[in-house]
Amino acid sequence: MVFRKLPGVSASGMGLRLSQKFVFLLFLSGLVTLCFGALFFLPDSVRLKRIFLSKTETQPVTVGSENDARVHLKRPKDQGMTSAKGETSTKLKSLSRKQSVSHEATEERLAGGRAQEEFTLPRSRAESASDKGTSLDHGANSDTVTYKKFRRCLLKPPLGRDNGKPSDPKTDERREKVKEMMKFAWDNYKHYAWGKNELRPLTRNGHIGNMFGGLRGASIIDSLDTLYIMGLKEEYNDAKEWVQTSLDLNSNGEASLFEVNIRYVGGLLSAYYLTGEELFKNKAVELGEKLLPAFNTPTGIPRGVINLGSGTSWSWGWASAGSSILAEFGTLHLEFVHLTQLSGSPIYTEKVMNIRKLLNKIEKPHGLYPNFLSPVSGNWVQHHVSIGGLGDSFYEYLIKSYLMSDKTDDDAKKMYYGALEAIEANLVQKSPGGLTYLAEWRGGILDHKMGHLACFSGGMIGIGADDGAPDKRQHYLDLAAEITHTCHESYTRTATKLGPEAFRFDGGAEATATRLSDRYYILRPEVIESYMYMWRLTHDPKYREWGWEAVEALEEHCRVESGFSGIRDVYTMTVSHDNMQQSFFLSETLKYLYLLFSDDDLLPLEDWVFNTEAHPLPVIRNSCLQEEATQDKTVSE
Ligand code: DMJ
Repeated sequence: MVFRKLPGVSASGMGLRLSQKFVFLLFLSGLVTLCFGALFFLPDSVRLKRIFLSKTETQPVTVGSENDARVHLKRPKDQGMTSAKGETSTKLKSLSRKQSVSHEATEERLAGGRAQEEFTLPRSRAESASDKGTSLDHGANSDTVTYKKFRRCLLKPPLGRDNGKPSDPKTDERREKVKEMMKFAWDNYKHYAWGKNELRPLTRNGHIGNMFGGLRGASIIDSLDTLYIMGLKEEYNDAKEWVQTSLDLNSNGEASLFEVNIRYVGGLLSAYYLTGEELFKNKAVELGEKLLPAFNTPTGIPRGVINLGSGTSWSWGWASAGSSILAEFGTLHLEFVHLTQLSGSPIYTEKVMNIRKLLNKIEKPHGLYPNFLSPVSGNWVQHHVSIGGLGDSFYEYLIKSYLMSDKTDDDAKKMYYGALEAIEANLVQKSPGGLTYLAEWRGGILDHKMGHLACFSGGMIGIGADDGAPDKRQHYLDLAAEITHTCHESYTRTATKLGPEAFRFDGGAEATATRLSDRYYILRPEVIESYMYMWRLTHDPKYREWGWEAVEALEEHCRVESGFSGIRDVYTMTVSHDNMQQSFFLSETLKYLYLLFSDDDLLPLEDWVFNTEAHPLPVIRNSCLQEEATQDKTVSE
């Protein structure tokens, strides 16, 4: 390279200046990198990250738009229990859920359930014996999983004998109350925000936000299955009609791959599996296809943001060194496997299996999975581990992948129990007051904080208990109960009886928020989600009581004239509302409450797994499906 000599500067002098400049620039960039990196190692840096995340906000910063950015930032949890372990030890109630698929048309499988008749939908094997070639199978080849085949491979009718109606009048009354809440939330959304993503219940208008790449109607897609299982027929039909006439997938904005997958793809898939409406399947597959370019990276680990029109993808501005987020790229498996099932195209499964392969291969500090991974090098970017925000649903999807595969996906099983062991060894803590909680881990240093988001883990550990090593099963169920108890404690220690966004176990705190910024509640589901699973697993009546406490608190503090709203401080009775009815309130919080007060035969856990947005997806029974396919072939020959 030739350097032009500057007047009055000797070649060696110029070289010196240049090298000084170079060293100075090197120093400066080192300093910036250090400061930026340090930001993410600070004990409570999620708020700072939000500053970067909000960079793409096109709307004025309001509480609602902050919440957008927070939605998937599940944070770690901490919990404990006040009672002695013996008191809380939970008995395994009938955890042995695996049953072989009988091809006999059992009474149970024939029982349609009222909603099914009303909506003229699902059909048992016997019902469908004479209807080969109906529109449900239209266009599918024999390798494609069609609706009829899938229905015949369920063990039980999805809606139970009587839509899960409980025989106990008090429980039934509670369930009706939850249904009324759903109708109220829906009616107000419909009235003031139809077609927008969420309702702003105080200003009575709609919110679009910037998470869905220009897609609209998040509350509609998120509500389809809830309306359906609640038997809100008219409302479900309105929602379906909107999907038919107005859901435009040709948008051209920047979307969160994770959010679009869990809400839109998940919501559409569930709607299809529950109703058999081809419309939902087609939309799900069409949208799934638009997500594929996000995987075009050197490692195949997808980037977090994608332009749905151009297919260009990039990492979140706040994510360390262009990394992808564990809870985002690790929360695609369930939906993508179903996309392959329904489309007949292996590409979706290949994409998620590739993610798993890389995660299996890479070295894990103490067996833990850090939250940030480079999609370019395939290496961890930081050693920050959390079962709450940034990590959470990755673990959830491991155990659910195993369950959804009819317990055949041994890799998922191995990874889940391996991760759980590492979590127990490194993150599970007991507070001085006896509460069990999950701390966060930053390069070996514990942050004694648990996020509301992390409270899903009670349910997760509960549903995985039965498939753990025989000597660990009761232990896992106890751990699930302890975590759920701690999360309940975080609710009982507030004025409103709703839980804060994050609570701590240091400086004398026991499951309480110590920072003003952690005191809000945005209608999140995780604590109620764990009540629902623990109820199904143990039938301990306390879970229904805790769920009812939450209903009363929601009614008292979050219900406003035109919908439900989050609140800014759970520790004060003079509540300030955040003016946002999150779509996950309709898809998750109210659905889990409804299931909590229903009989177990409404969406039985033997047949269904819920995605992280509470959209039920059926267990895939490959041997049964193949057998059904062969039978179909024989009949048509
Ligand atoms: C939901 O969108 C999902 O549960 C997601 O996994 C995390 N955050 C919200 C609810 O809090």
